[in-house]
Amino acid sequence: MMKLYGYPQTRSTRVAWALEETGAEYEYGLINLKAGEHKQPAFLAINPFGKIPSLVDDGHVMSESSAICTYIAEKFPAAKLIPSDAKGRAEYFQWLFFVVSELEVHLWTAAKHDRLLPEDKKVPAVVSTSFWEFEKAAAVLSAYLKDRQYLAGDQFSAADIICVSVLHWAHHQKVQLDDTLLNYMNRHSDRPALARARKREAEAT
Ligand SMILES: N[C@@H](CCC(=O)N[C@@H](CS)C(=O)NCC(=O)O)C(=O)O
Repeated sequence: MMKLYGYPQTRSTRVAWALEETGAEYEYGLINLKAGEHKQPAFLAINPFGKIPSLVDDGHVMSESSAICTYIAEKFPAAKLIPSDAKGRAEYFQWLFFVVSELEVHLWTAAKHDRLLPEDKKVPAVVSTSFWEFEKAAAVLSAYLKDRQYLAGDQFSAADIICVSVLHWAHHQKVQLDDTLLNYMNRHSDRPALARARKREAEAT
């Protein structure tokens, strides 16, 4: 059986969400971030970078939430979490990479320079520059989604899981999102699989 290593309200929720969309059975291995378990040898043997999520499927170990969600989408085609035609897949990967490399990275950089880095590594001015970069990319995403329900083709996909998760994070950080992005985020946040994923993670603590 697949085993997901994670912790509630982190990027592992994306993977739990994708798994719940497919109806697949999986074990959940809680890695207590607050207790530093992600930097202990037992977990470093799974992901030497010491970050969650990781997924182990039949001895195959994976990290990087976008890659894992795409793997799940490929493994369970009946769930239709990735388009099957070449143009749909091109859209899927284009927007998945855009979300990760043009949106999420700026939230992460801002959080690091605001709170997470050692004091001597923080550059306070980077925080506002990162939010400025985020807003520029968010405007492009918003224009694309103005008349669309989904990032790729005409179906919900794992790219939407990653994108909605990044927008949740932005919203939580009080980043202003326009109505198009808020509606998109709220619409897909109502999916029962997300509620099940959150419950599964919460019950593991
Ligand atoms: N690019 C990775 C990022 C993984 C990541 O940074 N995970 C966070 C939790 S959301 C973590 O494990 N942080 C602990 C640390 O960096 O020490 C992914 O998408 O999976």
